[in-house]
Amino acid sequence: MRIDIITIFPEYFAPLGMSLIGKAVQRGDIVLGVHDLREWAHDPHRTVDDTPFGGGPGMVMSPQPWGEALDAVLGHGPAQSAAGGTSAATPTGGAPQLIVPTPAGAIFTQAMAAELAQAGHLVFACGRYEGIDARVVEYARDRMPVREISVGDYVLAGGEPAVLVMTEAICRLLPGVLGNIESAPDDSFGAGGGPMCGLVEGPVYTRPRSWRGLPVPDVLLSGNHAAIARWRRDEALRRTAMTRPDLVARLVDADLDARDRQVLSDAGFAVSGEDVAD
Ligand code: JCK
Repeated sequence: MRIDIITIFPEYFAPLGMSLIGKAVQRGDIVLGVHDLREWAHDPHRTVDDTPFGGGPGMVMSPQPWGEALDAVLGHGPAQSAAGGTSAATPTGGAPQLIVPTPAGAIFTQAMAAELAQAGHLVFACGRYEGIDARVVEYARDRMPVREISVGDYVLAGGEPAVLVMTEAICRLLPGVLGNIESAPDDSFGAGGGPMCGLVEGPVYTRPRSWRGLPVPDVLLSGNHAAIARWRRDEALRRTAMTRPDLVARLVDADLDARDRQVLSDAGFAVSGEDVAD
């Protein structure tokens, strides 16, 4: 996959050189380009913002540098990528998609991350100030798929942290990027339909068996794999009931067994279907 990021704060993306994504970049599985928008601002002060038409607070990013930046980055093409172009193993081509983080966007989900992980080329446009002149997205929409995405219902100062969040969620789904490939299907929200599908994860433990007087639950040391799986599902159901009632409401009735219903009922949830014995 090829990923291009356009920003006025290229240093913000130093973390992408580390850890899971950094290693994938070193291997050439990900071709990463971080571009300073000011390269395409031609006045002596390299201005990228201007006052909003119609009035109002703050500043708006001008369309001119954005138009030139997108032209340049889209012109890169796979032939100029550091990996030396497309191959079956490390596709860096394909039609580019533009991702624009904005508090007004559709909420980013695991399903979106999985879709975007299929793309050959993602271009992220990081706004600052009050956002980017709307004509940039209008113009781009006639030329490529464009998604305006929000990472959550809170207000950030710019798109950069949202792009770190999205690139991490997307890149860990790329083949070979995740260290432990087994972890992916068990993900909460995982569209893969694993055993914990639609639930948040329960608690995890490692050695020592007792730490500061706190023991690891006996069942995890029992070697009884069926009992362990059941306990983990109970814990996931309890935690989901406590912290994510919205997820409980979306659980599919047919996916719940009698024990699941009992656990949810004990956690104070009215469960549809047959009555649960006290
Ligand atoms: C991109 C600039 C800052 C601040 C106007 C917004 C009422 C507009 C984001 N989940 C997310 N939260 N925030 C962002 C995000 C913020 C950005 C940019 C993404 C570019 N800003 C900004 C205030 C406003 N108010 C609510 C009016 C932009 C994502 N993804």
